[in-house]
Amino acid sequence: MNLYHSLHSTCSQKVRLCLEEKGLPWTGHHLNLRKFDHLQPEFLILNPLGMVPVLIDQGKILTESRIINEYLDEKYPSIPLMPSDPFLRAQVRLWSQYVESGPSEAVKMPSFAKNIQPELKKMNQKEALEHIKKIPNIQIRDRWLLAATKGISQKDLLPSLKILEDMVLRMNNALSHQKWLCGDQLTLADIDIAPFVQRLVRIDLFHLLELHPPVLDWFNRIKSRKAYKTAMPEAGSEGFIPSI
Ligand SMILES: N[C@@H](CCC(=O)N[C@@H](CS)C(=O)NCC(=O)O)C(=O)O
Repeated sequence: MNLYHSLHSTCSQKVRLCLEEKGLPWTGHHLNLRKFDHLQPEFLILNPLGMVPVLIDQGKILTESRIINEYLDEKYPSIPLMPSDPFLRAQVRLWSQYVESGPSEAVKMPSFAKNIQPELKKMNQKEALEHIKKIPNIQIRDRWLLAATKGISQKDLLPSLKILEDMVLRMNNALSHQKWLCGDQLTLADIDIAPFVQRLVRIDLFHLLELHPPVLDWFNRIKSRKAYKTAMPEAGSEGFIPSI
């Protein structure tokens, strides 16, 4: 399997975690989003939306991290990450859908403010804008544009902060009476949300975890897994590229 990904992209981390938990061999093709590798014509052939991750399995191209993870679990069932009970399976899907519709976008504005904006400032602005205007998705293009020109303000960050606080509260409710988000076993629900919890640390919102001990305990447990250590290199490690 070939994974087109970025080291610190949360959506890429979701898929790397899934591959590692399932013990599946994969070859990585790293894209540096800050150098706009994802806008190169050869990558746009794989995903015309210009977004990582993209998985190629036996010549078949898959996009969308949540869909990729479900695909991997169905295609390679020997280490299952979905419960067998249909109700619990539905719960996992609800979590994964929630992650995609809320936290997945919410982490982007604070991540851009912290990591991308300072890098863009160092670049030649004309050159940066040339790249940015090629971004296919309007919402993403506008975020890059804001970071490259006016700059991201505290007010721009508020909606994200609300969504991320809500994420921790939802997790706290679930984890107050069970070990993992959907019962006693680690599932795709835990995997799909883990990169967004990790990102709280990087965007200076770690206190949200400290305020909610069941979530902090969950985070410490998932972080100590072998798969996590391989899939989620810590900031400062060799090859570290600030997140997007
Ligand atoms: N819904 C997609 C979102 C993918 C996504 O947002 N990828 C980001 C990195 S985390 C990206 O490639 N961004 C490109 C950009 O900002 O220009 C998924 O879950 O795979």
